[in-house]
Amino acid sequence: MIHAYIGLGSNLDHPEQQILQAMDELDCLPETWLSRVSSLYASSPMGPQDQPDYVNAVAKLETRLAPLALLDELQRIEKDHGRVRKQHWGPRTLDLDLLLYADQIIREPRLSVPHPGIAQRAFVLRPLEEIAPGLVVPGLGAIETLSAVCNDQQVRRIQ
Ligand code: PH2
Ligand code: MG
Ligand code: MG
Repeated sequence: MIHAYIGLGSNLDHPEQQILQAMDELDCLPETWLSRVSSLYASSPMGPQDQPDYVNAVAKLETRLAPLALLDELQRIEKDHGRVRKQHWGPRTLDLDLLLYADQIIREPRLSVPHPGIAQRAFVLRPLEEIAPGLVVPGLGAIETLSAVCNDQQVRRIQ
């Protein structure tokens, strides 16, 4: 089994419910088990400011799906949640990002792992640190160090 970490985000249409439902759906994927989930966290939007605050969380999966097969499933779940791709970094009902896949570094046209920008985003690092203390992000270093660097970003644990 491979450990994979998924970043969940939503800022439209009952964000907390979107995230909790998506966690159930991750647990239902073929050859995949949901093994840990973080608390939910609220933060103001990174990028365009004329959109609602976000709810974010991180889930840990055990999976036998290959990276691109897992990505296909994540994008299908996003679609099922009514995700429409309009504005870059714009508001969304559900965003599922493949953050980490075992200790692999993947750079392909459709998929970059570790997720680019992971090191700049407290709304990803904080929940990741909660469920994976001591984790080393391939090529970037210890989660605690990365998280400390983003200390100026306000992220509020809500549940
Ligand atoms: N996702 C974005 C753009 N900005 N801001 C916050 N706080 N949380 C997000 O998940 C987020 C964002 C695009 O994926
Ligand atoms: Mg994202
Ligand atoms: Mg995304």
